[in-house]
Amino acid sequence: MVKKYSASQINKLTNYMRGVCLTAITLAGSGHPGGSLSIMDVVAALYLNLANHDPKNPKWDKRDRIIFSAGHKAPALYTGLGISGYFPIEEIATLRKFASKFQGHPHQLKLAGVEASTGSLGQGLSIGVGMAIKAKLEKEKHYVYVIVGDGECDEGQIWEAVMEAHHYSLDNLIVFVDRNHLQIDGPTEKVMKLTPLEDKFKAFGFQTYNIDGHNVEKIIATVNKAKKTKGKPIAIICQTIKGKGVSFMENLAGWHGKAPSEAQLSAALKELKVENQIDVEKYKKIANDFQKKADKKNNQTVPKFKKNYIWNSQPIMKAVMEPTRAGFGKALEETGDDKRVVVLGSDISDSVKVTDFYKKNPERQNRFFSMGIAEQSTTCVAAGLAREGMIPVVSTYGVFISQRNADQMRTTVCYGNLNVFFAGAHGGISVGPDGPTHQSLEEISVVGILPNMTLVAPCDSIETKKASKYLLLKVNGPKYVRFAREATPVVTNEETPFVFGEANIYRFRKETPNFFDAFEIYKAHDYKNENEDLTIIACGPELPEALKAAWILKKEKGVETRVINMHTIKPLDKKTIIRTAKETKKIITAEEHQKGGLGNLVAGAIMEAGINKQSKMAMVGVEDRFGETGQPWELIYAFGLSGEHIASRAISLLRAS
Ligand SMILES: Cc1ncc(C[n+]2csc(CCOP(=O)(O)OP(=O)(O)O)c2C)c(N)n1
Repeated sequence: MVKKYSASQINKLTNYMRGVCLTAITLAGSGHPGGSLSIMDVVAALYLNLANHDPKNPKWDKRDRIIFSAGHKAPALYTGLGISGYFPIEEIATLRKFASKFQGHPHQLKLAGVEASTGSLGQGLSIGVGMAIKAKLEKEKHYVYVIVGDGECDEGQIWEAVMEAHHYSLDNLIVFVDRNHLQIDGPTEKVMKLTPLEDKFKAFGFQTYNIDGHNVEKIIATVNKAKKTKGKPIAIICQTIKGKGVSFMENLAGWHGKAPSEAQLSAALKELKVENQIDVEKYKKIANDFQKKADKKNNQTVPKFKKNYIWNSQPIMKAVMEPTRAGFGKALEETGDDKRVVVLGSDISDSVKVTDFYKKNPERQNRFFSMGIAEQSTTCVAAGLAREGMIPVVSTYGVFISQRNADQMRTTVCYGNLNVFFAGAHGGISVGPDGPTHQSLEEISVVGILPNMTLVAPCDSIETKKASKYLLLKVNGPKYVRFAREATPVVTNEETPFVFGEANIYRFRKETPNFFDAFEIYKAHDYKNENEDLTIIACGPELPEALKAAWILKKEKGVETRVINMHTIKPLDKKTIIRTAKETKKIITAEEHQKGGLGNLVAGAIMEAGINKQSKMAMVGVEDRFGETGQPWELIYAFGLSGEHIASRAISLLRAS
């Protein structure tokens, strides 16, 4: 069993815990300090006093369960586990490093003590309901504690779980709401009104408390009192301060998901008076050693060529890098004067660039509606707006906009053939350190399969702008654009044709100072066969990787490659696929997506055309697995999605034929 600490002993540890948590986030270079610091006193009270648990036996069946429904507060969870002895606390220094057990969001299969894998907000309370029901069923005496954010309470599923908890009289379920009054887009009351939050829980049949969430004595006393409640679940609204303990972070939404610099960390450790308790150099060494091992392992899997083809590592073929999401923002800026366009915010507005709709045009703000964190309802609100003749834009991370609301998208939007524009940001593994919960790898399959839907995965920021403008104003019906987070090479310019539904063909001609100039680009139907050795068909930012492969293949092996930019996934340009299969016979598909999203569509087109016997195919994509926490380019290489990997796959395909 874990050692129990008194409130006054805990009070001596909370600053240290805050310091450890911030050190880990600083070394990771990303993470969520604001909400991790606001919940830290509750975490300390839970792990060091209230909960019965055993770090030596994390699966002990009588343990109390602690669920972080707000998975982005993972650094606080890891600190809680570390301080109570699940691992030497300095190990937290590997937070967000490639394949670390300290993933960007908690993963129950990676780290002992994590009760639930979370990161998609609004789901953890339901998991807690399930665990509490099981405990009741078996007359087990343990408690289930769930930590939710206040912004997270925007999610309808929270209130479904709340009703279930009441319906089943789960007096073994204790919910802590981290009431710090801020979420990503700003104050909770501006993003989506939550008050009167305590009354809401009460009205739903909860026993409620409203306390100072930084007062450890009060937290412990309240839980002990709450445990006497019979027949009702318990909600403790903890009034907290986002960024608590570090003056330059306190009450600032900007510190939601941003790592401090090393100088800021040292100022924070001083303010917390723990600079002598935390040996930052020791943490750094642990982090660096871990990273070195990961680099060594990953390097072994990268195909070797005579030259180094990492982007911009040679004095020639320099690529301009820009995130595709920037193009989406520009499209909204340029088309936003159309009074039918309305934009729905999902509490991640700056990151997905929907704020570009009104940033330079403040008069448009009356057509921007903050919907809070409520992807399902937002999708149907958009449907209602579309039914009334508006053109609503719904945008958040691809995972939440393609799968969280999949039924709403299918049955309300697509079935009704409504003119809703979905913009799925953060597509692909290159989302990086936030980890698998935030890396969208399935949209082509789950969205592309929907009747009436159109789907475009543009290759760079400029094409994202063109595609978004076209979808927004020219396509009448459900439409989806998939774009990414990381800066990737710009491989089109304003003159490059973008014809919805018709692929572009790229041919590498010669090495040039700029990567873009090395290629000629054609609309597919203008292109004359050059009897190339093979074709690579790619979409999204995997296109530049395919172009890099064409360069490598020519330079190192004398192989001629046709590269097809299949920007429009639906409707698919089958004509170009069939033609290329006939002309080059060998095809590789490349996608930053579960393998087969694009690949199976291409294979299907070839099979249906009956030319499969003469064709040879290989697919590059994520091999039926979830992503990992890591740096964007590290992941591209580790998951075999780089131009070098595509080139190597091409060489094997050519050898095999
Ligand atoms: C379903 C879902 N939608 C959006 C996000 C992106 N996101 C991460 S944290 C966050 C804000 C959460 O606010 P709150 O619950 O108040 O947490 P805190 O401010 O305490 O960190 C959002 C929108 C997500 N992780 N999951």
